[in-house]
Amino acid sequence: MRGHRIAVVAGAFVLLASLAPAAQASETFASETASGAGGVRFATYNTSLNRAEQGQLAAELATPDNAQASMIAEVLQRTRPDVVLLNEFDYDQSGAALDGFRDNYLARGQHDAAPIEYPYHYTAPVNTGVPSGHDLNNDGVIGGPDDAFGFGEFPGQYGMVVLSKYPIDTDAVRTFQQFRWQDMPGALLPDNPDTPEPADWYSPDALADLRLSSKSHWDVPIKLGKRTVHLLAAHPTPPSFDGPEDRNGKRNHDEIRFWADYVHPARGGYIYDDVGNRGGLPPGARFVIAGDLNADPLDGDSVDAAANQVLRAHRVIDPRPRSAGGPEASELQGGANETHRGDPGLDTADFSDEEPGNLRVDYVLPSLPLLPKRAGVFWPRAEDELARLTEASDHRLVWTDLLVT
Ligand SMILES: [Ca+2]
Ligand SMILES: [Ca+2]
Ligand SMILES: [Ca+2]
Repeated sequence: MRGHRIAVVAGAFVLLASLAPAAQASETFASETASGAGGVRFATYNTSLNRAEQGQLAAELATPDNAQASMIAEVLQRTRPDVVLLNEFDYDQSGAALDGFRDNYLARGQHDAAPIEYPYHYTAPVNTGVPSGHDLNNDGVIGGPDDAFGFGEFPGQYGMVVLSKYPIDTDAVRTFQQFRWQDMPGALLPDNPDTPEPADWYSPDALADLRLSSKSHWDVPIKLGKRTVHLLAAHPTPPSFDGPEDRNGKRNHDEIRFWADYVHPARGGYIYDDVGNRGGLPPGARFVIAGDLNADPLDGDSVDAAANQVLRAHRVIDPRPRSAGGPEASELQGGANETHRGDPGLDTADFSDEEPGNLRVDYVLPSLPLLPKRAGVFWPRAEDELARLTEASDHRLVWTDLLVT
């Protein structure tokens, strides 16, 4: 145990030392003394803080005793993002779960890591668990998690939260929770293979209600001094858990396409938000696409390399965040990983090694003229004492330091 303790200190020291310049830089930027001299760390992290029942997460986070939440908080304290999107954090209208996470976990140093404070946050309702009133999975029965607007046992399961050290222009947030899938031109509406009619998996009545976003799509403007950066947050459905009609694969593709259209000066005209304002992002606006997109550009179950829609979207830069732990895990775990075409250094999720294997599915993609300085995936090698933190979630935190010019 003594040796283990030494390893704790050494691992923490190496990591903190490597992160110190970025932390200083963001302080510099915060004081607005040298715009462009530093960097702002944007991150995304699928925290797997989803629970089986409504209220359960809030109850667990009401005390500082939850081991998983401690690890998630420690990952944030070690990597110290300035702006971070959390996926799979159950939403509740009271905000009790988020309050508990901030007060009982982030505000307390975990394993000697420094506490971290986020004065600003944004969260909102999502489509998971919201009854659609339609038989979306065509099993002859209406109800249950598969017939909700997004897969979920209760409204808010697998929700999202944005935490920020910088002010959020809350009045200018746009949400696209209710945008209907069929209102996307050329939508990949799934087909029932047992009927001759095309694209008829969903009934016309269902399509009249069916929302594109399985959770929600949010445009959250972050105020960085005189600049505004639009954090584009989403969590498209996994392209699996369906049949030959591939309804989830097609939805995943179009949920990702939504952002590619939104940031394109000529393709966002069809988009409307939840208060009825039309159009995409103003041309030239700075943005960062963030989230677990449930799509790897080369491996896994995606439709038509769905991830490439954002990787190659208008003005997007791919900083290709890497880890040392990803290649090691791929090698050690084998299975599907052995036949992957993608570079395991870019992997962000440790999925089942039978199928689909470990994948790159979590993204932080900035736009020109933002300048990525450094990027990484928090996936320590097995020998690193901090490797214990990978037990908290099947996903890894992904970060990018940006010069906001
Ligand atoms: Ca059903
Ligand atoms: Ca058909
Ligand atoms: Ca795995």
